[in-house]
Amino acid sequence: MTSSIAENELQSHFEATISADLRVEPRDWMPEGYRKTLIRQIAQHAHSEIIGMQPEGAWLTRAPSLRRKAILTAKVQDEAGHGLYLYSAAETLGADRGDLTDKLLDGRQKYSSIFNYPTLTFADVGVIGWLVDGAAICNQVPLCRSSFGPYARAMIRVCKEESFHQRQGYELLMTMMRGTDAQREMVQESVDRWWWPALMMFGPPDDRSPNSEQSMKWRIKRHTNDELRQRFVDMSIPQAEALGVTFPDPDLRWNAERGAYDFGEPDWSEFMQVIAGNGASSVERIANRRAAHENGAWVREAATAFARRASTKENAR
Ligand code: BYC
Repeated sequence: MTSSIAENELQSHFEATISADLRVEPRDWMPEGYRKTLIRQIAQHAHSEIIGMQPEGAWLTRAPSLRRKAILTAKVQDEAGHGLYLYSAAETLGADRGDLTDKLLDGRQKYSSIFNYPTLTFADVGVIGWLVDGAAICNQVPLCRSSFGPYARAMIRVCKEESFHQRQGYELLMTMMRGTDAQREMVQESVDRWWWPALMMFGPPDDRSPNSEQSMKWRIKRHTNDELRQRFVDMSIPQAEALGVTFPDPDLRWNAERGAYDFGEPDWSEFMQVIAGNGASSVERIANRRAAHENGAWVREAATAFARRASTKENAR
């Protein structure tokens, strides 16, 4: 009886915190569903950053100049940093990093659909910066106001860095568009391959998004998947015009009544296939991640042995 009264009080305090737009912090009481949803989303986000190092990382040894190589190296390192902040945010909820990695490797947790497509040309590096980081910013800026403190704070730094990534991608593409016909064709061909997968990054349409409603109530998410997708389309079209490329969508047109662009339907059956682990590069991505994890075992062992020794010494004092 007493414990259920206490639980009700905690629940009311949690709800009041959410409705007052205040932050929930790791030591605060929270419903189990809220904790689980956050671990699921943050872990998926962390895995995406780490797996997301691979498609662009594949071009590090083939960048066309030292300058492009230095920029790309910095960007890929930033993604590793984002993954680390996010795993740390998940740990504040009681998750264990090793366990999250196991869940990624055996398919119990997902990572973003976008990283299951191959990077076939150097133009893909520019298009990923422009469209993929662009979509990520659109999705993540509202997450800076997410109700869970550590996630919201991690997002502030992540968004600043993603914004630099987007500009470097756009600048790379601008340079290529000022180059030869072959370079311009390479950019257009890359845009044609990445446009639809970029739209799918925002997740399934609202009427097929099982988590959105509750996540919006908890203010983990601030906008629905379709709202953010629309925002991204509206933002990208003038950028494409300035660049001199087109998007592969015959239904794309300005709708004056809505004050927004109409656009076609992404191929949701392809999306479902990709998130089920059947994307063009899915097997390669997980195999590389598994190999990196196994090759790093000695580092983890050495670090934990050192921590154990340090704490034994501390206790002996
Ligand atoms: N890919 O009910 P829904 C980056 C899953 S990294 C895969 O709408 P939710 C970058 C979803 O998880 C960008 N799976 O879910 C890095 C759920 O399955 P589970 C990563 C997806 O959570 C390197 C099911 O579909 N960004 O920027 O309400 C280089 C139903 O979906 C996807 C983030 O992670 C997808 N695209 O909304 C460059 C942002 N979409 O978990 C750039 C944070 C949906 O129930 N995450 N699913 O098995 C979010 O904002 C939300 O989790 C989502 C999905 C909008 C993605």
